[in-house]
Amino acid sequence: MPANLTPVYEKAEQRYKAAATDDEKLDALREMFATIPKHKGTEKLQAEIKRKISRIRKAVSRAPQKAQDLFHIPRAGAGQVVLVGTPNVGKSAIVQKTTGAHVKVTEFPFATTVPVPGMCHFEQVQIELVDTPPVTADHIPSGLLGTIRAADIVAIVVDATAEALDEAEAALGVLRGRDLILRTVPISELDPSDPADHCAMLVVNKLDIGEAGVVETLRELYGPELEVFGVSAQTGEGMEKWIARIWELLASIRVFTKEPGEPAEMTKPYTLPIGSTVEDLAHEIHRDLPAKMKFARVWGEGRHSGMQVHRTEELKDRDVVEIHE
Ligand SMILES: Nc1nc2c(ncn2[C@@H]2O[C@H](COP(=O)(O)OP(=O)(O)O)[C@@H](O)[C@H]2O)c(=O)[nH]1
Ligand SMILES: [Mg+2]
Repeated sequence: MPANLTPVYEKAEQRYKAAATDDEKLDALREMFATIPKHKGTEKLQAEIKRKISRIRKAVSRAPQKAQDLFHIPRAGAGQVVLVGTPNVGKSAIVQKTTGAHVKVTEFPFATTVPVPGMCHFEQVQIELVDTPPVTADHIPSGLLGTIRAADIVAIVVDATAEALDEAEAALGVLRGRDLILRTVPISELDPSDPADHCAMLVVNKLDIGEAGVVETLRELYGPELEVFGVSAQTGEGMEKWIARIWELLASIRVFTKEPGEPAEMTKPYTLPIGSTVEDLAHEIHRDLPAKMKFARVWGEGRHSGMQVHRTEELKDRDVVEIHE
């Protein structure tokens, strides 16, 4: 343990150890991250705190709620992207096109009243896209803010055929007015001690009938702080590129598992934050597994085939892991 941890940090750490609920734990971990001296000697500890925060956030958002809260969308897959925007920009159409989810696409505004999730398949992983009721310049449906805060990525959708600039300003304004920080950075680079800090982007829909140049204009105004993507829910244009960037921003790795003596299961990878270790994988498989695990073997690029590794070994994208109890 590095010697120069401050009393504020140690107090936060004591709070973490004494915490009874996930919320208390999260709160304490965030304070630990905020107060830990940032230098080389604490890098490992910083990374560990980050991973703990991400693990608890995941667990919290996967858990079913006691009271039925229609605005709580349990997290599924490699990451959750919440689409936000003014009425009629095509939020529902995008979710329907990319995920096949049953959402209402209509010419009438305000057809969507509660968030609806769908799963989008991309390179062996599933990414969750969430359709939501519309926001306006001065109104955000009560409950929706909670959905947005819990998201990994916020995609602000505007319409290339309409007043895209005004729509972007309206959506950004109402969210920033609620103190959300919105910027396009990999989620691993967000400030883990600040729950308001969010990865976000602008999505310009209806490119098939929209005005050429809207994407460029928005890029000049908002880029590179907020990346801008042009898509069409009608033709599918631009979707692949947008989803590929979402996967990058989720800053995750795919890890396959195998049983000793059996071939690897190469279709359904676990997805873990970049920097995750064998122990983190074990935790993801089953919460009791880290305690039972003796060692692991790993196959992957740049590794000796089936090399034996310690639980602290950092995993890489597409590694295959065999855990021995
Ligand atoms: N031409 C075209 N029309 C679209 C596109 N996306 C949505 N629409 C139409 O725009 C209207 C509003 O779409 P909807 O998904 O309900 O918008 P929402 O209110 O943001 O969910 C519907 O009539 C859709 O058919 C698109 O990419 N191209
Ligand atoms: Mg809708």
